[in-house]
Amino acid sequence: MKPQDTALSLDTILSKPCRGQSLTAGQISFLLELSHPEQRAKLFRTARNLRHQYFGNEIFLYGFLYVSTYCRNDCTFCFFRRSNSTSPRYRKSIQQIVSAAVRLADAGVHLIDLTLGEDPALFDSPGDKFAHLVELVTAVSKATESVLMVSPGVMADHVLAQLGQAGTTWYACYQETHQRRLFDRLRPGQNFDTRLEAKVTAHRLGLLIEEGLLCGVGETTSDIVESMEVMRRLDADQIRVMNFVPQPQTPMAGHAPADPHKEMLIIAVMRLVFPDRLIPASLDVDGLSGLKSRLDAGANVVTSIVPPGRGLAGVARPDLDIDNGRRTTAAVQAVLKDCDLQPAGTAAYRAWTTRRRNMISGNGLGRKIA
Ligand code: SAM
Ligand code: MD0
Ligand code: SF4
Repeated sequence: MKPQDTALSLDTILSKPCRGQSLTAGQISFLLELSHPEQRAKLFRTARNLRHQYFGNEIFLYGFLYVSTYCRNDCTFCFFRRSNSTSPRYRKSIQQIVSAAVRLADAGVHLIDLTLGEDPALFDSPGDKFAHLVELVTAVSKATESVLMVSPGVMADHVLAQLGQAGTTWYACYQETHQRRLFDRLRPGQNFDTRLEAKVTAHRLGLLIEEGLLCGVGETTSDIVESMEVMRRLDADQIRVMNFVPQPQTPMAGHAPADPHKEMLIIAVMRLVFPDRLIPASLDVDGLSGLKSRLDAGANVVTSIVPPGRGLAGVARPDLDIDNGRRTTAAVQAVLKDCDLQPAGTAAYRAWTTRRRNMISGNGLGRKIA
């Protein structure tokens, strides 16, 4: 295509989501490959306009508590994989997590995410393995007004049901990729279908679900296009992408870091494909200094807000910006202001989640997802 034709077709493609029309696989692929700074700027502007159309200038804030860094799995990209004897391990008590959660809620976060490795103390223990996790969710739910998310890895159906009854609204479990061969390289020994099915089940049980991609781990543009299609079939409520950050002492330590622009491009395309969904800008990849570019790409949730001074870790950047207070709501608000955005009210977030929960009831039954 001549530059002029490209510009023309770009405008036509970008105008489709604003008119409520969906993009074809070829158009999504075209957008993901944009390389001209001016064309990318147009894409980002469209993503921001769509965010405004659906969410005004309000952004949701999502606090992150890494409850246990023990894990029985050996994901090749993860610092906390079982085989990494150099990664710091801790397991916080229910009281420590409740206290950190109250602190986050007081600081104005809308959602608290309780994340765990597949801690052998839960997964490999005899008896009622997940009673402790259910107790934790119950305790945090009683102590704060915040909406709750759990990210504990793959859970059996009855445990998901119990977690829902205990007070969690969200279940997060990222597939990273929807290519089975790549999945097997990233998550060796884990089952692709079981991981995906857990999200279908969670939705069927009335929980909201977050699906996520890792970027820069060997995926192709057409893999990303296919992931978008799977996310559409899953009808995921929150969708994310994070650039891969190579971790020391892991099999992927020497892997080239992801193209820093790629995450922003994918965020923007996600906004065009899923204009009414929640799309995070994580502080866990580039810290506070990377927040503006993610918001400029159309994200509408700031994730990985972590209270300082409590020995809590991040995931992709285990300690970046935590103890210097740059992952707090106060630090985030300054950036929001710079972008002419503001934190939403608590009621607005609750209303959004209630509306979505009403919309999903009955979804996911008997559908083939991938
Ligand atoms: N153990 C649970 C699981 O794996 O579902 C919950 C942990 S969740 C916080 C871990 C997520 O962080 C992964 O699914 C991945 O998307 C992201 N992550 C982990 N290591 C990363 C890295 N090195 N770079 C970027 N993202 C990473
Ligand atoms: C984040 N570090 O929000 C967290 C994490 C897990 N559910 C989320 C990857 O970026
Ligand atoms: Fe464990 Fe999750 Fe890390 Fe995989 S990504 S090693 S399951 S903590």
